[in-house]
Amino acid sequence: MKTSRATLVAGASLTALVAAGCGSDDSSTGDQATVETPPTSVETTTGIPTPLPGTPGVAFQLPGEVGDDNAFTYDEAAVPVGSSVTVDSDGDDGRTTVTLNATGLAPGRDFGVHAHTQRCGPQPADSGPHYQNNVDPAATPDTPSTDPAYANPQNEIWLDITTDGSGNAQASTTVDWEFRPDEAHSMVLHAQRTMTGPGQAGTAGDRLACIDTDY
Ligand SMILES: [Cu+2]
Repeated sequence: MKTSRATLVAGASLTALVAAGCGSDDSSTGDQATVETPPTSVETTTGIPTPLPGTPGVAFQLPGEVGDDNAFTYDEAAVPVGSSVTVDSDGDDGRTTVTLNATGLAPGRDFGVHAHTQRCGPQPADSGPHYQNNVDPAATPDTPSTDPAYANPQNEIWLDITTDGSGNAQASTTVDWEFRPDEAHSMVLHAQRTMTGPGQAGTAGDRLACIDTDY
């Protein structure tokens, strides 16, 4: 059993970081509180990985935890500060069950959710394509697999959710294979439910957040 967990804690502080990085010295005309936030406020991000200024991702991490398991939100309305996503994976005897528990997301909306191959980064694309058990031979880095023969919930990990009125949701999937070591590194939340038709299978709109996982 491997558990990966991440909690969004750093959104407001990143705003301060980005403002500080803009180099604005004119505090007299600023009508946005973030512009006037003194650089010393970045100390509130202690322990949080620091994204590059100006990048859209907001890092989040389990409070107090030191390590490589990070996460980013690219849409703070859908995946807000304080939300939590927990991923549990249990592989045994050629089968794997992956469970997702989310709290504090935007209420009453759909998210497509998949296991991706690369680790999360400040940019939504950093997490790379989906992990596939049987890898689509037609897929390339520029054209990820959208062939339903490969991009389907038996050959990939799909954990689409619809949040309740409080922004909470759970999902679970079981597949007839185990992860190859060191090839699946993240779970990505997308803006729509996952599509299944030819040419669009596996796609689910914009990437809203990413959680580092290891299986
Ligand atoms: Cu995905």
